[in-house]
Amino acid sequence: MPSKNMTLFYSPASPFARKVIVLLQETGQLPTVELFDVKLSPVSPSGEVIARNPSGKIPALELANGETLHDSRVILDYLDHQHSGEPLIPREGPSRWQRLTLASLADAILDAGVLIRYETFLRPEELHWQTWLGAQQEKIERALAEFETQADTGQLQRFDIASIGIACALGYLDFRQPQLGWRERYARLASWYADASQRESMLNSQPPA
Ligand code: 99T
Repeated sequence: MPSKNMTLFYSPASPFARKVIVLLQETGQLPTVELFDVKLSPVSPSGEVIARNPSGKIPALELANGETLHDSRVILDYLDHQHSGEPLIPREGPSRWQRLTLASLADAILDAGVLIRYETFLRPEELHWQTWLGAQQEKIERALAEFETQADTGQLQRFDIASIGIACALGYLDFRQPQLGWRERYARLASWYADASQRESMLNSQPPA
């Protein structure tokens, strides 16, 4: 049994942290990481996290030497260099930039989704800005349309950095926006996700019910 020499500050509700946990499982590294569950929001930050990441955000990964890495993209890149299997982030060539760009678009869904969550959950209802909420939702819709094309052209077959990001983004939409009904509009993406969401790494990292 490998010793746990890293600590991941995370929350089961965080899709950014989920990407990290999925990659850890896909690459066999989960046993090396202690999971430290933190409750936080932008208006109720965690001292444990702030001490390691001044932005106060999770995920943050504390290494054996006491240094901490953040954000999720940096952590994923680091962890992908710590295993001996086929890299999940292509090391070079056009595929590196293509897959990282797709992963970035998946993060755009998460960014917009988290902003919507904070606006609707944390902000007093009379202050909700509907135009802004609508604009965030449109970002999500445009990204989903692009992922439908990617699914349709077979670009999501390998469960790599892009596919992990997209799967976690879809899982987050189901978690925070169960009424969205994205499957009705993006059938190929829905079919891809039906399989992807059954991977052990995805099943073992589901957001709270
Ligand atoms: O903004 C804050 O102060 C606290 N929020 C977070 O830490 C969120 C948790 S997801 N994490 C991020 O925004 C990380 C983004 C960063 N670019 C990365 O790691 O990639 C909470 C989702 C929810 O509860 O619905």
